[in-house]
Amino acid sequence: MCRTLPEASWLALDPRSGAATDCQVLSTLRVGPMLIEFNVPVDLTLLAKQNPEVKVGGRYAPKDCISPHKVAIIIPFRNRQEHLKYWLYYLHPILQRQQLDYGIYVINQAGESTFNRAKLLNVGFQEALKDYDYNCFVFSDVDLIPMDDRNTYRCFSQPRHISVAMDKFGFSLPYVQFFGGVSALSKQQFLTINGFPNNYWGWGGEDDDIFNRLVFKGMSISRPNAVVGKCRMIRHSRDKKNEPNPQRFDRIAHTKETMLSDGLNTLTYKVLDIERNPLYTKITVDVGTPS
Ligand code: UDH
Ligand code: NGS
Repeated sequence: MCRTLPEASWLALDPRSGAATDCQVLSTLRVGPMLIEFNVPVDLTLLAKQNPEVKVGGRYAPKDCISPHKVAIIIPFRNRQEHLKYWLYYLHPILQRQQLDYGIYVINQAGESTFNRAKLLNVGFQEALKDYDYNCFVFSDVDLIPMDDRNTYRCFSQPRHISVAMDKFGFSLPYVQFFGGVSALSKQQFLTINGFPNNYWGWGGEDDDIFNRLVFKGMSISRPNAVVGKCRMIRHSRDKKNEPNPQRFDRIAHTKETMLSDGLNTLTYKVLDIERNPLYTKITVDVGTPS
């Protein structure tokens, strides 16, 4: 599926100074519902040519207006290149239509030890801030694609849950506290909860821990409605070294105490490589092993 982008309907220049003004709150470039399919292979070289305004490392900012949304999109990753190609294919045009000032960060866990999604997201937060003064962080699984570009990948006055109507859950929330998939926190919201937990190794529970952190700090969850919030997940089998974590139920029962001593303030890792690709920055990191 390929859509022609409408031309920007106006140039937001101040008539007196000629300087660019703020982008409109709701971009007029958005198209609404979109067809999302995973049957045609994606060629990244061609995709880069189709997105000429995306700069190296996956950076973009609107030309004609100034976006207040300086968004780092953080993707936890290991061995999912085919999913990443679809993600880039669909998301770059959407994020440009949303007129965000954004950068794409793929945080690749090195080695073969158990996967740690939340720790990779913490690394993404810290590393992205070394590049630019981002004020918003969208945390997205690599296999989730929005079906409506009115679901803006930006931050709100409360933490935002973005993937609220996933196809695999019949386009609704699986449970009211669900905060998994795609979410957005402002820099301040993220700092207030001491970031995410570092010690959820393997599948499950880390998103519930993040939800608990937000609630314990007096925040509530902002969500789009279930029409705008529709999204598709690329079907796949369970990854190796990401089996369900048997400790997850015990851990989420203790978030209130552990969030003080497990998070950004205890984050340690080693960056092994930073690749600035045409459509994304890939940071390969050693996050260690479960203790
Ligand atoms: N991820 C990787 N590589 C891995 C594991 C996870 O890139 O080896 C990333 C990726 O961004 C993924 C996210 O972490 O979207 C979350 O992974 P997950 O395995 O927790 O969640 P997902 O919904 O799969 O992708 C859940 C298990 C599916 C079992 C399906 C059985 N039919
Ligand atoms: C819950 C998990 C969450 C997970 C959600 C959806 O049960 O981490 O299922 O999972 N919580 C616990 O296990 C405590 S999904 O079907 O998307 O793989 O995000």
